[in-house]
Amino acid sequence: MAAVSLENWVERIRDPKIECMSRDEMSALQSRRLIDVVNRVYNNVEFYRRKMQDIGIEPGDIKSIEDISKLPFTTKEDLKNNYPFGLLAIPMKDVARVQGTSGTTGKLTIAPYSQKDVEVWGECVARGLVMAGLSAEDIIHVCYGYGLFTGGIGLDYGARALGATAIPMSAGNTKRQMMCMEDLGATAFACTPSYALYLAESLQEAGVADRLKLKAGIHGAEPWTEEMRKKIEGILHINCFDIYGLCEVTGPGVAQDCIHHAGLHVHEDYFYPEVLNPATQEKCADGETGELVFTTLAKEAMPLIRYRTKDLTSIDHSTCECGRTLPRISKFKGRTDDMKVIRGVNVFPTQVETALLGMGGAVAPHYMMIVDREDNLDVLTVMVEVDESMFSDEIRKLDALRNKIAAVLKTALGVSVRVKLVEPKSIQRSEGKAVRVIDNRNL
Ligand code: DLL
Repeated sequence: MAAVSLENWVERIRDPKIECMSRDEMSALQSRRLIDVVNRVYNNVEFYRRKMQDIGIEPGDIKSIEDISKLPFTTKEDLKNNYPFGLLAIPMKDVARVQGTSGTTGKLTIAPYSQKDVEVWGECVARGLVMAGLSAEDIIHVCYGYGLFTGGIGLDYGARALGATAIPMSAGNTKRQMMCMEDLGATAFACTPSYALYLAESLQEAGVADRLKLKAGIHGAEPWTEEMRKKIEGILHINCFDIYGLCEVTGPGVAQDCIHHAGLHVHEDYFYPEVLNPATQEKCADGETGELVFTTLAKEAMPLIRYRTKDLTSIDHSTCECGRTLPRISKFKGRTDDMKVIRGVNVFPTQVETALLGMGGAVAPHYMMIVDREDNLDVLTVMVEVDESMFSDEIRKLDALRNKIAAVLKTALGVSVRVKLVEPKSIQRSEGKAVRVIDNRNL
C-alpha cells in the first residue's frame, strides 16, 4: 500500500482557468449562462413558463446572476408531479440516457441527460479525481452500483474523462471485490463510505490490505463524518475524499473536497449553489447552515431552476489553500428528511456516528437508530456493534459499556437513549446507501 503524505501528494488542478477564476469573472460566466438557461426553460418547458408567469417574471427580467432570487423554486414534489419527462427541455430523441434514484423514501426520481450533459458530468467527476491526486496513470475500482443509480456510471465517466482505467465492479460480492482490487492493481476505489468501512475491515481481516496499491478512496452518496473518514484512512493508510451529487442535478461530481478537506468545492460554473434558510428562504451568510439550492447553468435535457435539495450545509466563498476559488460547502450534516425530532430535539444519524467514533476501539461505527413511541413518548434505541469478546466477558462489563455509550450519546444528542449492544456484523451492511434510521412512529 502506498502511504500518502501531503508532501508527496502531487496535486494538480484540472482546469485552473475555471477552478481558480476570480469572483468577477465567475459571476460574468454565471450571468451569461443563467440568462441562457432561463430563456431555454421559458421557451421549452411549460411548467417553468407557467411558474414564471404566475409571479410576473419574464426572461428579460433576468440580467445577471444577482437576479436569481427573482426566480421561482423547483421542489422534489414538482418532479414527482411531472414524472417522468414533464420537465424535459429538449426533444426525447436527443436524450442520451436516463438515470434515477429510489432515494431513501422509496420514490423514483428520474433524470434525463443529453450527450453534452453526460460530457459535463464526466468532466466534473474528473476534476474531483484530480482533487484526490489521481491522474491518467490510476486504476479506479468502482464498486458503486451501475444501473439507474448514478454512482457507478458517474465515476466511470470521470475515469474516462481523466484517461484513467476504470474497473466497473459494481456493488456486491465483497470477496470478489477484494480479489480484483489486489489482482488488477487498484490505486483508488469508489463506493459509499459505509461500504468502504466494511470493505476496509474485510480487507484487513483477510490480510489483503497491506498488499494493495491503493492510495485514495472516493466516497459519497450518503452523509458521513470526518471521524469516519479518518477511520477508513487509518485502516487502509490512504486518503479518502467526499464526493457529492444528486441525479436531478448531475450524479456524483457536483462537489468534492480536495486534500485540505476544508469543505467540498462546488463546480459553480455548471451548478450555481445557494444556501437558504429552509423556513424563510432568505440567503444564509457564509458559514451559516441552511438548505442547499441549485440552479443548473448549462444542463440541456432537464435544467433545474433553484432546485431545493433538502440537503443541509453551509458555504464558504473564500479561496482554499489549494488555490481553487470554487466555493466550498461543508460536509453534510444530513438531509432535512434524515433529521428526526425526538422529544422535541433534532437528531441526525451523523451525530451518533461522531459520538461512537469518539469512543475509541471498543465500539464499531456500525449502528442503527430505531425510533418508537411508547405511552405518547418518543423512545430512541441505538443498536451498536461491539467486539465479540465483550459477550464472553462478565455481564457487569457489558452493562458498564452499555451505560457508558448511553451517557456519551445523551451528551451528544441531548436526549436519553436506550443502547442495545449487538455482535459484530449483526447490523445489515449495505452495498448502496446505508439505512441508519427506522422510525416506527407513523408520524
Ligand atoms: O447519491 C449521487 C452520488 C453517487 C453521489 C455517488 C456521490 C457518490 P442520488 O441517488 O440522487 O445521487 O442521491 C442524492 O444523496 O441529495 C444527498 O442527500 C445524498 N448525498 C449524495 N452525496 C452525498 C455526500 C447520488 N457526499 C442524495 N454526503 C443527495 C452526504 C450525500 N450526502
